[in-house]
Amino acid sequence: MEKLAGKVALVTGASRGIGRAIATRLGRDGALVAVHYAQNDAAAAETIALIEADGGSAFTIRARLGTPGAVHQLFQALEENAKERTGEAALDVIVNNAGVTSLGTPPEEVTAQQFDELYEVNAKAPFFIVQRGLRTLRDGGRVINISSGLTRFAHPDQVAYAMTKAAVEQISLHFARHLADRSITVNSVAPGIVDNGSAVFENPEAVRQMAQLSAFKRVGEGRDVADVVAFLASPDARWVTGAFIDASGGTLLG
Ligand code: NAP
Ligand code: P7Q
Repeated sequence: MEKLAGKVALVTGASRGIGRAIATRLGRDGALVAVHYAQNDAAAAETIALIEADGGSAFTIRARLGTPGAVHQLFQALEENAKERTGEAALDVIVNNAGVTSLGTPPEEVTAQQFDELYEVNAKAPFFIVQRGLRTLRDGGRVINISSGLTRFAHPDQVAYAMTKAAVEQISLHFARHLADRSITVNSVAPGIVDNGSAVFENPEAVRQMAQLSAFKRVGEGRDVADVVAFLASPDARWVTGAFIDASGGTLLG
């Protein structure tokens, strides 16, 4: 059954990796998907092709988060496209997935510029996306923030990144209270290591080591996270708000 038939979903950072897996899953569930990305036109087009191949509908939105006017630009494009395709400039699901990630930097070497870029994209942009999105989100809507298990797993080389994820989790707590009277739920999903197609996942020895961190002894796949997001986006999750969902394959079990 198409649980999201008639719904419109925005997935930020949906050209690649986890965002692409979320966008394709929500498309299969029947949502019209706004595939947002920063610069990789070809990858975004590939996400659209995957959704359409499954019988779904989607459109792209290009906006580099962390630059002036990006959130405004994103919502203008979103509302225009939604109106054209559905007759209404309305939105049902926001997935704050876009993020800056890296293999890590020793804490002694993190620069102010790196820190600012991480914070701008991973924490500040999701806040202003939710703030702006409130005008467009229908009652009964969903906000899903992609955090990281690193808010509960010490990894010094990822301290600045983990700080931005701790911040994004706060959106779920406070906006869950703020939006409950509109039956809008706001939750965080925290993956552990997920194969996002980047170079490190082509190195079998690195993958073998990363896999040991999960209780299931494998690295995550985008769909492992996308299936959790799809549940939170669905009507079945109406009674879950302000939650932190560990989607790390048991990495936090220790
Ligand atoms: P990824 O493969 O690096 O893809 C990042 C996506 O975000 C791309 O679509 C990229 O667009 C977009 N993006 C990056 N910077 C942007 C900006 N300034 N403005 C707009 N879009 C931007 O990422 P991922 O590994 O799938 O991670 C997705 C989310 O999951 C992130 O929030 C990350 O922190 C979180 N997460 C990842 C892992 C992991 O192991 N992979 C684990 C836990 C949590 P372009 O293609 O145009 O560059
Ligand atoms: O180490 C992680 C980790 C990582 C990486 O491996 C590098 C990558 C894929 O470029 C970005 C990244 C994002 C992450 O959120 C994590 C992560 O969540 C993680 C890592 C190592 C041990 C535990 C983790 O979460 C519980």
